[in-house]
Amino acid sequence: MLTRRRMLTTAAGLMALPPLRFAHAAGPAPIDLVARERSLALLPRSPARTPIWAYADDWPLVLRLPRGETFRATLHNELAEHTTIHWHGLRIPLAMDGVPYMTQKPVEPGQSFAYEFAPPDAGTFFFHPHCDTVTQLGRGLAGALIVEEPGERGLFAADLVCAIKDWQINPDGSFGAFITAKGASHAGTFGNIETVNGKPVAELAAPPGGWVRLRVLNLDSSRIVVLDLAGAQGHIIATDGNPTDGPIPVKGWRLGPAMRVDIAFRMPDGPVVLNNVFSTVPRPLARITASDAMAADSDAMPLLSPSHVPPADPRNAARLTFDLTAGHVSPQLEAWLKESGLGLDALCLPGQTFWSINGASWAGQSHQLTPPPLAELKLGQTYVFELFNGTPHPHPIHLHGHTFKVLRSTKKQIVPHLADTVLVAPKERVEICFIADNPGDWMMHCHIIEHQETGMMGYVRVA
Ligand SMILES: [Cu+2]
Repeated sequence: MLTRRRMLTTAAGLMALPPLRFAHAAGPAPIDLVARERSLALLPRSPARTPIWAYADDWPLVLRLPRGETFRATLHNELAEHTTIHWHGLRIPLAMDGVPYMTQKPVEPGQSFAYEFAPPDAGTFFFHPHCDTVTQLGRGLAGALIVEEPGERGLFAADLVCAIKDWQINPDGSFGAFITAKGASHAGTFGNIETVNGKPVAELAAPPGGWVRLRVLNLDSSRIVVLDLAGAQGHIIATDGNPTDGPIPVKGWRLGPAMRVDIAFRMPDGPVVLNNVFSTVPRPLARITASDAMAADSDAMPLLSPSHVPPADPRNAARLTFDLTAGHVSPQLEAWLKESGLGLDALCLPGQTFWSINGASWAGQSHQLTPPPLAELKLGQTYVFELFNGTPHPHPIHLHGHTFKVLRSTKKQIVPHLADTVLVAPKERVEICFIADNPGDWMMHCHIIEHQETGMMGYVRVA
C-alpha cells in the first residue's frame, strides 16, 4: 500500500495562523497513567521476566499529542512509594512540572494527581518521575511524549521511535543495584543489559523512497551514546525536540541521558543502521529495513515548522556562571535541614553527597521553607549561563521550564541549537542562552541520575 501524501507546511503559512487559544482548545481525550509493577522479558535467551515499573502495559509507552491543545493525564500511584511525573522539556506552568515538594505534593501510594497543560512546542519529549528517580526510572518508569504540529502528521513516510534504556538485571530477571557509591561518585552505574525499545536492537521498517523521521531518545540514567547512521545519509533536524536551523550531520553527535535528536533520511532499498560509535567497534542501536510499501517522496527533505521558542539575543543577556564540581552538602544546608526538622529526604537526596553546583550555593539562608535558589532571575530578562565542568566526568545538565540555545563551547565547534539538556565535558565551558519567561522555581540538575541524587541539583527562581 502506498503511504499517505505529505502536507507541505511552509514557514510563512504557519506564521499567518492566529495565536492558539490554549485555554479553550478541546484537546485529546483524557488518559490514565497507572504507575505499577509490570513484567517485561529483557534477558536474551532466557524465559526470566523482569518486574519493571511502568505507566502502561506497553514499554516503551509512546504518547502522541497535538501541540497547543489541552492534554489531561491522571497519574494513579499503585507503587509502594510516592511519585510524580515530570514532563521533560515542556515549557509548561510550574504547577504541572512534577517536582515533589517544590511544585506539588508527592503523590502517595493509592493517590492520584491530574496533570493538565497545553504543550507549547512540537517535538520529541519524554516524561519520568522526579524523586527516587534512580530506582523509579531505573525500573523503567518513563514514556516518550511526541508533540505534533497540527497539520504535520504524514510529513514523513515513516515516523519511528528509538528509546535507549539499559537495565541492571540479575540472571534470574530481578533487578540489581540502581545506585552504587562507585557509580554515583564516577560516571554512573551502567546497565548490564543494553536495550532500544526494550530489545537488544530496535527492529524497524520504512518504505523505500520515503523520508524517514527517526526520533532517538536517551532514557538511560547513565549512558552516553555517540551516533552514526550507516546505509543512508542522515541529518539531525531537531535537538531535544526543537527544529534545527538547518540539517546537522549525525556522525559523532553525543547523546547524553535525557537528550533527544530527530534524524531524517531517505529510505533506500537496503537496510539503514543507527550505530553507537562510543567505543571503537560500532554497536547497532536500531536497524531499519525496507517495508513492502513504496513511497514516492521528492528529493527535498521535508521541513519542520519553525520553533515557537522565543529567540533570545545574547547581546542583551545578563551572565551567570555555574561551576559543576565534586563536593558535599554545605554545612549551611545541613544546618537548615536540621533546623527545619527535615532530613535529606525532603530534597529527594540520599544520604551520600558527591557533587555540587557552585559549591556552597545551597548555603546562606536557614529559615525558609525551601532551600535558597542557585540564582534569582528577573522575569522577562535574557540570560547567558556559563556552565563549567570542573570534574573528570561529563554531565548532561537539564534546566526545567525553559528551552535554551546552546551557543558555544571552549572545547569544540558547536552548531548553535535549541535544547533543554546540554552535555558538558570535563574542563569544558558551555554557554547557553534563554529568556527567563516562565515564572517559578525551576530545577537545574545533572541527568546522570546518580549525580542528580548525590548533589548535582539546584534550582533557579524566575520572578
Ligand atoms: Cu553529572
